[in-house]
Amino acid sequence: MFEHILWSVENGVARITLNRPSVFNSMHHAMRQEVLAALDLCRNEESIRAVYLTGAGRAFCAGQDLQEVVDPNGPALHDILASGYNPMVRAIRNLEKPVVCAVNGVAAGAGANIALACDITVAAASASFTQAFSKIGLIPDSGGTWTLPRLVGLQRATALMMLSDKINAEEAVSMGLIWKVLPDNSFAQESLRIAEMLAQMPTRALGMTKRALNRAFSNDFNAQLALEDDLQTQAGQTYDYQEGVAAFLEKRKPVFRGE
Ligand code: T3D
Repeated sequence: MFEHILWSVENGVARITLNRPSVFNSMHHAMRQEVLAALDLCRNEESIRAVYLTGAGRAFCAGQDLQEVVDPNGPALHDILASGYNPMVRAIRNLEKPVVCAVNGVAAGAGANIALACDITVAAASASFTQAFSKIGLIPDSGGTWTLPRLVGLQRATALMMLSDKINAEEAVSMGLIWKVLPDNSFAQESLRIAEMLAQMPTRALGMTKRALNRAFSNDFNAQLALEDDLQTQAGQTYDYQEGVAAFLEKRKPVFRGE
């Protein structure tokens, strides 16, 4: 089905594994289009209730494939963003299902900012993050100039972007860049477990939580209260809300359907 990514769906979780390990899963046109197609499947397929994004081999993703940008027949810089990274991070943010990013190794350039666009990002103890763009004369893209200051504040974002220092997973957690560090030897299982757990939860409420969070930094307080009111009204009409309350009162474990 795909050539440059691995794709599977199990237990309600769609797994997308970036799979060009010899070039640290850096992305060229075909790979970007495959990731976009996979995210489209995640949006359209109701049985998918969480997404798990990771990389094959030693790296998560080294960002743009720099061989592609020196290819005279390759795409222009603008096209790489307009038809690749921009729709990709937009699709992640707009997908009303939780996206777990499991950063198994280095995440650089667009690779770092794709990881930061996900909802819950965890990293293996040996993983690292670098903005990298300034080292090749580019500005951070893939939403990084929007996401990073919101996660870590303006001063740290500026330093991370201008200096392109490589920071380790512990530093990433302490700055608020990511959710957690997990041990290398159990990373794949423990990170996948987070996605599997989310896939059993009330999907529509999680999706609407994400919709509210997407507006959190642009709405004023009153607009956000109005949005919560509207979304809570919708959440209150779901099957999963009824099930959650009934299960609580009956002292049993709820069985959510994502409806
Ligand atoms: O047109 C545009 O560019 C617009 C879009 C921009 C979006 C971007 O993402 S721009 C930023 C692009 N990424 C980078 O600048 C990162 C480049 N890579 C690195 O700085 C380092 O490779 C890492 C810090 C990621 C890892 O360092 P290290 O020492 O652990 O590994 P390495 O030896 O440098 O890399 C391993 C292999 O992957 C190596 O191949 P080889 O020598 O074993 O055959 C290396 O060439 C390859 N590789 C790593 N990153 C890329 C890459 N090949 C192509 N493109 C890459 N980005």
